[in-house]
Amino acid sequence: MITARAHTNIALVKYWGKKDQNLILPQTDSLSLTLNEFYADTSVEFRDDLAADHIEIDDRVVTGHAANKVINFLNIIRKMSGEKRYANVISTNHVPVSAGLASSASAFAALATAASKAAGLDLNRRDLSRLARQGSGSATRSIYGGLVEWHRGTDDLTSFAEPIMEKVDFGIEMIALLLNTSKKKVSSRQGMQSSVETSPYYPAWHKVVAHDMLAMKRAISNQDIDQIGHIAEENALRMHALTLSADPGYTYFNGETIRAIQAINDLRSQGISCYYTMDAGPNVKVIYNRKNRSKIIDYLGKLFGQEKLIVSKPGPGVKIIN
Ligand code: 2P0
Repeated sequence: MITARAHTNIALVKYWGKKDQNLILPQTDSLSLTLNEFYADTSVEFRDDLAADHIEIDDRVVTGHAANKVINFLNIIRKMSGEKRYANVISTNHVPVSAGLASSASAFAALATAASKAAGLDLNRRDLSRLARQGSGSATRSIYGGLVEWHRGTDDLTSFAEPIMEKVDFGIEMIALLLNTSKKKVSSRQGMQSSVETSPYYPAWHKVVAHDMLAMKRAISNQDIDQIGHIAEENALRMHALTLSADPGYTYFNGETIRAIQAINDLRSQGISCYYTMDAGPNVKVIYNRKNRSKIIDYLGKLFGQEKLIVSKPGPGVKIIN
């Protein structure tokens, strides 16, 4: 039995749209920060005594659509390795509170690493990144720690992630503000496809990302947290404009999301610099310099409750832990 640990990541330049839905080739590059406080541990063993793949996540047996995603992914690994047996897969999500903030990024990065090793493959990190990509796009980046770039590439061989800065110690941190942890109505897979096919703004998104990737890499090399936060915030708003402008339009925001955006704007107008980003759900992540942490926690804690705030530092790449 092989166990791997992978951390989730939050995109600072977002991935929102596929060019190839089967291979999961994205329309654009993207860039993320891997987080230390959110991770998945996944154990895999191929066994003679199984008549089907058995999948357990957080002590529950998984069936239906979620199971099929894992089984299809195991089929890719069986094809690559020649392994014929079914697998026992046991995965546990670790988040600081039981918030249901499970992520497909950490899930498929951990599964790719554990299952490929259990099937006798010895993949390097680039190949692990390509493999994880076929489970879920954002998992491509969770193979690496710190600040990570996913090159969109043109085919299976050229679409993989690479680290920009694996050990990030210039003071950047994130607070996850957990506003709602129930299951989303529009999956990111459906949502991004609808944006690609129906948003009149989609062609502009290509330009936005090309610009933001360059600007973000410059800001990272200058270790300029204000620039990083500012670019990430604009990029997030423009990604969310692709949801509002789709047909039918949709949004991942709720009223609390807007309230959080306003609170972060208020903090900024008080001279406390911090920035927000949102993904395919209502929760808000705050980007800031750790020297401002206590002021941000005090302010947001009063408005939303201290228990809703989780501080996270930059985290490491995937590891085999057992
Ligand atoms: C990202 N998100 O770059 C973007 C920003 C959410 C918003 O990647 O269909 O679960 O499995 O490739 O990776 C969420 O979508 O989608 C995501 P699939 P995924 O992090």
